[in-house]
Amino acid sequence: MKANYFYNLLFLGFIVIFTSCKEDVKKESVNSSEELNYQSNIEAYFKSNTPSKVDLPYETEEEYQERMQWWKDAKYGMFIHWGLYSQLGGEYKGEVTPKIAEWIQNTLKIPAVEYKKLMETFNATKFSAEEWVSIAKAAGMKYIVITSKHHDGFALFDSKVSDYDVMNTPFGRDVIKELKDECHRQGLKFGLYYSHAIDWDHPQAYIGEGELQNRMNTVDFDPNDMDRSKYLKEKSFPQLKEILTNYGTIDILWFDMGKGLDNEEIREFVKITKELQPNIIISSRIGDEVAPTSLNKDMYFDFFTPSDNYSTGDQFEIPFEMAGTTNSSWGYRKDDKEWREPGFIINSLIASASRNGNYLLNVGPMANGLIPSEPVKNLKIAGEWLKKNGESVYNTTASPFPWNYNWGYVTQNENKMYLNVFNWPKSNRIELNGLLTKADKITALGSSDNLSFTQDGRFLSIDLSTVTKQDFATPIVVELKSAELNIDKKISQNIENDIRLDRITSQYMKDEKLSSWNFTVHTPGKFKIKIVSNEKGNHSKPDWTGADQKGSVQVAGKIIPVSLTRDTEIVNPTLFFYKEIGSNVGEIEFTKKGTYSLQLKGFEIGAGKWTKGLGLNRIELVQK
Ligand code: FHN
Repeated sequence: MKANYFYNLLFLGFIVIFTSCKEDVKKESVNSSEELNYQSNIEAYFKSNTPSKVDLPYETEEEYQERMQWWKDAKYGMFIHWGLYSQLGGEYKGEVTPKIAEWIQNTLKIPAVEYKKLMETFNATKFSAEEWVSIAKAAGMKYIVITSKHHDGFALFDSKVSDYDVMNTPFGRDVIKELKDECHRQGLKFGLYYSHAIDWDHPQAYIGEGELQNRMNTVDFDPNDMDRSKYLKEKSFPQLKEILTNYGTIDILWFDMGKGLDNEEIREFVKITKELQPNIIISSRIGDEVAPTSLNKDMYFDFFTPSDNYSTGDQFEIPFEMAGTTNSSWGYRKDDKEWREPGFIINSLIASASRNGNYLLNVGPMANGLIPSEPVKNLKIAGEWLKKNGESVYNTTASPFPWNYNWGYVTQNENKMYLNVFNWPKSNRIELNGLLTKADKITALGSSDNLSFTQDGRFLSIDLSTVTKQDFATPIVVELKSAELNIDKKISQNIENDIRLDRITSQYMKDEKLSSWNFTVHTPGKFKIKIVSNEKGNHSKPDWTGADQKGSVQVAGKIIPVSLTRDTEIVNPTLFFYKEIGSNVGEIEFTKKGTYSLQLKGFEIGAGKWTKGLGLNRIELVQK
């Protein structure tokens, strides 16, 4: 990036998208006034050119895009949570933590003096940076982000700021240095997770009141005696300088759980980070981001991090990254063998890419330095699929369609559209609905055999009967006559005569609790109506939030009362821990062709994992 340019403080989505850092919450906003606000704010912001109050460099949108390009093209990274807690594997003195394993000191209220004894035994005799990086590379991952310091305050690097670090253990090796050098040797980018606000080893690491108390070490320290500015000055800021000075180029800074920091403190983190590493990419969890109003316009980040392990399916203009686990804990848990299968991994990756996002998939190495063999196996299998089909993922951009398809996800790259088929249709035909740009030729990725297809107005129907179905997903390549896409974004009955009304295509009026859609019917008939909604909340006890609401569906002059029932449930491949619940709510007849509207009334909708309201996914009208 040109040195004389100022780096612009990039606030993206603060108007509409926010995250509570317990994990994350994304405020519902689909084609609502807030969304319009969000868009106009993005444009306005980039044009504002007003450097922030803090003397920080300004960056134009072009420079931002240029700096982000490698990250957006990469799509897929490895997250690594490793530290003293890895020795416990989720259990301490016979007690198993009910939560994620790296929080064990906090969850089981282990006194610091006890917990720090783990330093005496941390000796990862089997650690090999080369092996870790090779596993990531074989998986098809393009970058690695590792916990340089997690909430317990223990550093995996040689720190002169605190002796609570890996150099003072029997292992005594600078893991960050070894891993960084190996990443760049094998051609992977390298990022550091740094818990910049939470630190259970520092007596002054104050986060805030109320539920924020549980993020502090209240076993050894009294929040009333804490002084965050002291903690930041004594540890967080100087350690950040260490990791950004001592290891050459660092490509990503993955701040986490920044709730409670004020904007001046956040800007100081930016200042330190950007002055030492001008091209670094910064995560959104540096800040509070609990609610738009609590962020002033100088907030910034380079990519948005929504909820852990939870894809709402929303598309963002700004790049985002879904962070996920390979079982249900970030740090190693010896009792959790529920590993994410290769199909889930590929589905989550492509679902993210299809909506302009990356996928950061975590491994939690054991104390000896080995990554458990099961996730390694699954990552490798998924990597083999990517080796063959990576063209439909890497360097692609998001789907141009505002809706989703039953058969899978769309990605694109200039005049090529990749239809990643996960759910093979019984009819052996799939459709693109709304594409007006003419298709030139259609093949299965890796094959030169042209597939037969018909394109009639907005309906492109592709015959898959000659395609050899792959494991997990089969990408179909639609080469278009032009890269200038012409899409009819009106919702229409599809080729199989069904109608799919996605939440992400609804007009949502929050105050009126009204979600509405307009759509066209080309083949009248009788339809069964099903509402599909997602469970959400904690991994351990997913909740069908908002399902107790009562309301109605109004369509074609008929009012159908709605109270949701669990008639069908399937595990949503991008919601590892959660199910999609189908509720049959009635029937409707469309007697003639034409445009209709459907209103779902009485339901507060909240897509985010921690938001109130029903996690509406879609409404299906299936022809009888
Ligand atoms: O509290 C952390 C947690 O331990 C883990 O590091 C995840 C990774 O996204 N971040 C926070 C919870 O969202």
